[in-house]
This record gives sequence, C-alpha cells and structure tokens, in this order.
Amino acid sequence: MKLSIVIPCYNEVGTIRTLVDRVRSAPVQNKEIIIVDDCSIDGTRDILREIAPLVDRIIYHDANQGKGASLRTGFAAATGDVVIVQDADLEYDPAEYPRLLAPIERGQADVVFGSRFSGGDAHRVVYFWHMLGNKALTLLSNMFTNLNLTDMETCYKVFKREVLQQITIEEDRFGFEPEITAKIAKLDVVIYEVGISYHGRTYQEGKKIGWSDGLRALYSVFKYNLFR
Ligand SMILES: Nc1nc2c(ncn2[C@@H]2O[C@H](COP(=O)(O)OP(=O)(O)O)[C@@H](O)[C@H]2O)c(=O)[nH]1
Ligand SMILES: [Mg+2]
Repeated sequence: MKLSIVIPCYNEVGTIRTLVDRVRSAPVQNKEIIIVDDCSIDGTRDILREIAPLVDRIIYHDANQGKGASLRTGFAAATGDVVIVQDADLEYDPAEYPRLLAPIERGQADVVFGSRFSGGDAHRVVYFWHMLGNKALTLLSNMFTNLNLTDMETCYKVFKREVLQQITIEEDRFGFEPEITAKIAKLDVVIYEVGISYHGRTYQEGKKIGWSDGLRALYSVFKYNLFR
C-alpha cells in the first residue's frame, strides 16, 4: 500500500525542514511526499529548493489561495492508494502514521480521522477557546451528518484515494474541514477515528488561524450540509 503525504505549506520557514525530516523518517515503507507551497513570502521557498531532492514533488502556487486550495492541488497530484493531510508546522506527529493507517490496512475503514480529543496521548495545553470552538464546530457538524466524530477540525485526515476522487473541494481556505466532512458523510464509506497526540503552537510560535477562519468554518458547516 502506497501512502501519499500531502503537505500544504504557507510561510513555514521555521518548521518545514524539520517537518520534512520527520515525515521522511515516519515508519511507513512505501510513501510519496508532495508539498504544495501556497506562495510563501518568508523564505520558505529557499528552503524548499534546498530540500527538493528529499521529496517527490513540490508544487508552487503563483498566488496565495489557502489550505483548501493547496489540498485540492496536492490531492490531484497524489498517486498513492491512500492519502494523508500533513500540516507543515509541528503540531502533529508523523510517527503516528501507522496507527492512522491501521484501520485501512485491516480492511475496516475507507477514511480515518485523527482525534485530539480522544485517546491517552500527550497533548500540549494551549488555548481553551480554540478547543471550545473546535468542539462546537464538531458538535454542529455531527448534528447534520449524524456522525459521532470528536474532532472534525483535525489536520490528520486519511482517505483511500478512490474516496477522494469522488469529492470536489470548493472551499479555498479553512472551510475545507467541514466541507470534506459533510461530503464524506454523504458517501457510502466507513469512517474510523484514532486518538493522536497534539503539540499545539501559540501565536508567538506562528499559529495563524483566527476568528474569521472559525466563522468561515461555521458557514461551511451549514452550506455543505444543508444546501447540497
Ligand atoms: N494560515 C494559512 N495556512 C495555509 C495557507 N495555505 C496553506 N496553509 C497551510 O495550512 C496548514 C494549516 O495552517 P495553520 O496556520 O498551521 O493552522 P493552525 O495551526 O490551525 O493555525 C499549514 O501547514 C499551513 O502552512 C494559507 O493561506 N493560510
Ligand atoms: Mg497548524
């Protein structure tokens, strides 16, 4: 089974090199690493040119478009049997790929979400209001989809590629997470959730997501569950 790792990357000069090292040493035999640079302007592109030989593909956006748009580009380039989303910061740990892949390898699941809110792994203590926002968005999404997810906004989403091929991503930015969750829920697929660790970063450390992204996600929950 070949795993495609799709890394959306925007202004991650401080983390992209270490992240790529960690992804490369993730204990998965057959893997393909695809980075989509979303028009970074902080020096990330210089590092990407240096580390290009260490990955399979780097795709450069000519203009900043957002995480959803970056994933649209990356998914289209993926050739693996299974595709995982990997943020370019260090909040999520590639050492946990085997655990995320296990339900698919066992033939049980078509889609796996990594949850920061279930399981006993280490979680850095960071923002209460973010956690509450994430839980509220997950709750609302679940009410529409009738899925019992605990972490809809998680970065770690794993898909059989044949499942992704049935979905068109419309959201360019952080509305992506509710959109794909709503669209997955409408397919005839089996979804599993696996507890993961979480090393949240602070705004001083480069976290970028803000209130407007939360509002867009809220809008997205309604849009893709009610009007599609
Ligand atoms: N904020 C932001 N992130 C982007 C964009 N395009 C791609 N990304 C990547 O999407 C991922 C998630 O963004 P991030 O800022 O880490 O979100 P946060 O950790 O939840 O604040 C990271 O790997 C970013 O580099 C963009 O336009 N804005
Ligand atoms: Mg992040």
